[in-house]
Amino acid sequence: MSLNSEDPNYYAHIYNDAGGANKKIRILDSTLREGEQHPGISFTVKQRIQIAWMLDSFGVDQIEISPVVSSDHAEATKTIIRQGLRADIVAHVRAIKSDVDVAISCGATWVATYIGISDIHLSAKLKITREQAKNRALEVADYIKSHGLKARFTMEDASRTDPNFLVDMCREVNRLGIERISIPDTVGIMRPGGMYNLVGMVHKNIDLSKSSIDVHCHNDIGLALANALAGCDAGANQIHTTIEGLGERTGIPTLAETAVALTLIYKSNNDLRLHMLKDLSKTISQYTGLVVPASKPVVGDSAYKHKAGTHLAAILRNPSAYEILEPKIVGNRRKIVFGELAGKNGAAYLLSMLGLETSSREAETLAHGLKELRMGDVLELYLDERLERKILNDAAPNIN
Ligand code: HCA
Ligand code: CU
Repeated sequence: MSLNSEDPNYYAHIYNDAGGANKKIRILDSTLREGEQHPGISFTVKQRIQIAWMLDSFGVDQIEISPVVSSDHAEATKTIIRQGLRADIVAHVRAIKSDVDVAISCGATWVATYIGISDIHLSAKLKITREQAKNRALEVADYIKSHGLKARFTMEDASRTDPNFLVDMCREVNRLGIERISIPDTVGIMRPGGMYNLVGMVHKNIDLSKSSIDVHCHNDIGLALANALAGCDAGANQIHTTIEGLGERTGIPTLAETAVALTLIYKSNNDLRLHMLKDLSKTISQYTGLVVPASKPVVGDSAYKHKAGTHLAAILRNPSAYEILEPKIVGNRRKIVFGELAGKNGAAYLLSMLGLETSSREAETLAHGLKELRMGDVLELYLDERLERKILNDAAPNIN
């Protein structure tokens, strides 16, 4: 990837050290598994199938679904697997042989299995010893492999697990040829440097020709994506996401933010149709009734709105002054907000839009008028068409 010094983001890319090797960081989307663990969320079979198709067209590498929850989930899993999508369909099950059997009966070729291995999970949830957990895990891993399936093994609550036990477990499943090992921060307690250390430790203790590493980070303190990316800096190569970040409690990284971070600032070589992001988000809110906050990065309605006069002055000449990417790249739109903060430049643009004379004096009068109204924002206009830009280019230079 060669950086272009004409790009307004050039120095940011240099600080980000994003000019190096295009390491590909993959995406597993778990909207159909982790997403359905969010309170109030349950998709119909048809909705699951449509979400899978949309995720596949978007370009995620793996789509995770849990076939064991109900017969409806099993039916959705079977149908989705039969579609022959490009993405791997990963059936997520507990480390129990009968769960693996359900995955197999759905036609799964990829199975992800998990077991809590921190002391608190062993004592409060599973009521077994480390030794028993290890035996159970290896027996199930062996069972999956003996069926010729591709597999991921998740060390649930890895971030609160004794490093000796965690490394021991990772080495064992690695030895069995499990293709992927997931290192989750199940309770969202890590900071980025901590996730880097955790994943780095696993990375240097396994045979990388046999297994690659997934990171699954919860967002309890709002650090999920930062932590997942730090895990990738330490050697993981797949991040778990959900649309809108849905999941247990406060969920995991959003697909939209992850996809943009990977593409724009990590220069990861993914094949993603980013322009679908806003539609993916809309589809999920239609299905769930959840309202996407306007301030949500990438897909929120305000993600590309500009309001303060100083911002408008710059945006009207070159939107890159306050935008890291063209909103249409992610299926969103740019708007300018007119009101008491609009200032002379905003007012001049408004006048030109209305086909009125745009002298500096007129603009000042209107800007003053907007303030006098004392009603905050008065109106919003889209600013994403070439035509509008042209009007603007004609109008803006006179107003200084
Ligand atoms: C769960 C646990 C899990 C598993 C993650 C994974 C977690 O809710 O069942 O399989 O990679 O956060 O540890 O979501
Ligand atoms: Cu989780």
